[in-house]
Amino acid sequence: TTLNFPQNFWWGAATSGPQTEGRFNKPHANIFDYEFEMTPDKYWHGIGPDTASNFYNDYKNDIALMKAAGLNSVRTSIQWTRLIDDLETGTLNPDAVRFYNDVIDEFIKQGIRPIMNLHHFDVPVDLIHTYGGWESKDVVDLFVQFAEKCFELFSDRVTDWFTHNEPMVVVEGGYLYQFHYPDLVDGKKAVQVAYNLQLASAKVIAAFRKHNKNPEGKIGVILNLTPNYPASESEADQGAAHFADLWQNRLFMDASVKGEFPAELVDILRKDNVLWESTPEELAIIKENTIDYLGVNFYHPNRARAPKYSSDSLAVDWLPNKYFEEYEKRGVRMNVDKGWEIYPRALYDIAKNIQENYGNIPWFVSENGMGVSREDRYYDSESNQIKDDYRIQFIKEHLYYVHKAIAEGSNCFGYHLWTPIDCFSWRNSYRNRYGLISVDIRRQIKTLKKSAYFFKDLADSSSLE
Ligand code: BGP
Repeated sequence: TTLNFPQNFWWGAATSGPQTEGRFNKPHANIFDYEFEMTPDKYWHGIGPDTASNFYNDYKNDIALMKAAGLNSVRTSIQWTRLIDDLETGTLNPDAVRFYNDVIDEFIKQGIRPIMNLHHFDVPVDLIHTYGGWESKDVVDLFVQFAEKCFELFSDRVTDWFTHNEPMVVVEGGYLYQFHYPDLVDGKKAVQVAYNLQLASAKVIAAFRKHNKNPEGKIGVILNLTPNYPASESEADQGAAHFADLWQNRLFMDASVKGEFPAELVDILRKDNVLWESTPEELAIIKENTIDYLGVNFYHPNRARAPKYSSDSLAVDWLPNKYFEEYEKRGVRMNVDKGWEIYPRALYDIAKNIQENYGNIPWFVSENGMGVSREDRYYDSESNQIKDDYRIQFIKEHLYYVHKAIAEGSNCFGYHLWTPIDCFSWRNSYRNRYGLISVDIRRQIKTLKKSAYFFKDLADSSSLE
C-alpha cells in the first residue's frame, strides 16, 4: 500500500548552529565550546565544536547537498554567541549578520524553507559565570534582547521561528543529571530554570508579535515530548510514570499551549518547598503569549519506574540504558549504539495526546532519528555510499504512525529527521552519526548516504511505498 501525505508537507531535517558551524569568528564561547576546551578528552579524533562540520565556511556546498537529499525545509539555529558582540548591550557582530544573511538567502535560493531556532542549549558560558545562566531572570531579558535583534534582522525572509529546542533537556542536563554544563544536581534550581525558560519563551513570543516583519510569520517551541509508560503494572511504577509525564512533558506543553502550568505539578512542588519564584505580571505574560504551532522531538519513550522522585533531585528513574540488560531479556527493541529504545508507535500516542488534550494544535515532528556509531562499517565502495538501510527502516516505521495519526485527524504538517549532515554532538562528539549525508571528518568530505536518495523520493512524491 502507498501512504500519501498532505500537500505542502514539510519534508526536512534539523540541526543547530553550534553543532555545525564551528567556532570560526565567534566572539563568545557557549557552554559546549567551554566544556570541550576544559576537557580535551571529549574530542573525537581531535574534532569538537571548534570545527564541527564547517558549516560556517562550507554552507553553500552543504545546502546544495541538502537540496540533493530532497529537503524542502531545514531547521538550524542562530547562535547567540555569534550574533551578539556585547552580551550586555546587545551590539551586533557584523560578520555574523553577514553570515546568517548569506545562509538564509542561500536556503531560499535553493527552494528550502529556512526555520530558525533561537536557543539550542547554547547559552553563553559568561552568562553562567556572571549570572548563573538560566537561574537568573536577567539572563531571560538578555535572551529576549538577542531574539529581538534576530526578528529585526531576519524576519522579513524567515517566516518560521522557534524559541527553544528541548527546554527540558536544559533543565535535566544542567541541573539534574549532569550531562550539560554547569553539571549541577539541584532540584530547587532545576525548577527555577524550568520556569525561567518558559518565561523566556513567552517574552520572546511577545517580542516576535511586535518586531516580526512578515504577515506569514509564526513562532513556536520545540519540545521533546517523551511518552512515559510505566515499566510495570505496579501502582508505584504507574505513579512514577504519572509524575514523569507532569514534570517532563506537561510543564512546558501546558504552559506553551494553554498558558498555564499544570496545577497538580505546582501543588507537588509547592508542598515540597521547591516551587519557582514567579510574579503575577510574569504569569500574565506566560498566559498571553502562547505558541502558534509546536515542534515535537521524538527519539524514544521512557519506561518510568518507582521511586517517583525525590524533591531535592527531582530525578525520575527512567534512563533506558541503565536497564539495558533487562530490556534485552524482555525483548524490548533497542538502538544498541545509543542505548535508546525504538518504539515508533509512541509517535501515534503523542499525536493523539495533542489532538485530544491540546486542541489539535498544528505540530510537526521536528526531530526523529537514529544515531549509529562506526557507520563506515556500512560503506560500500562500489556505490561510494553508506548503505544505511536501518535508517530507512527507522524512518518508514515512524512515518507509518505519523500517517495513521493524520488519517485520524491529527494536525501534523511535517517530518524532520535529525539530521541533514552528520553533525557534532555535545554528548558524543562525532561518535554517533544521524545524517542523510556522511562526513569524512578529517578531510571534511560530504557524501550522500543511501537514506538521502530514499528521502529524496519520499519528499518529491510526498508518499511512502
Ligand atoms: C536532541 C538534540 C540534538 C541532538 C540529538 C541527538 O536531544 O536536540 O541537538 O544532538 O538529540 O542526540 P545525541 O547527539 O546526544 O546523540
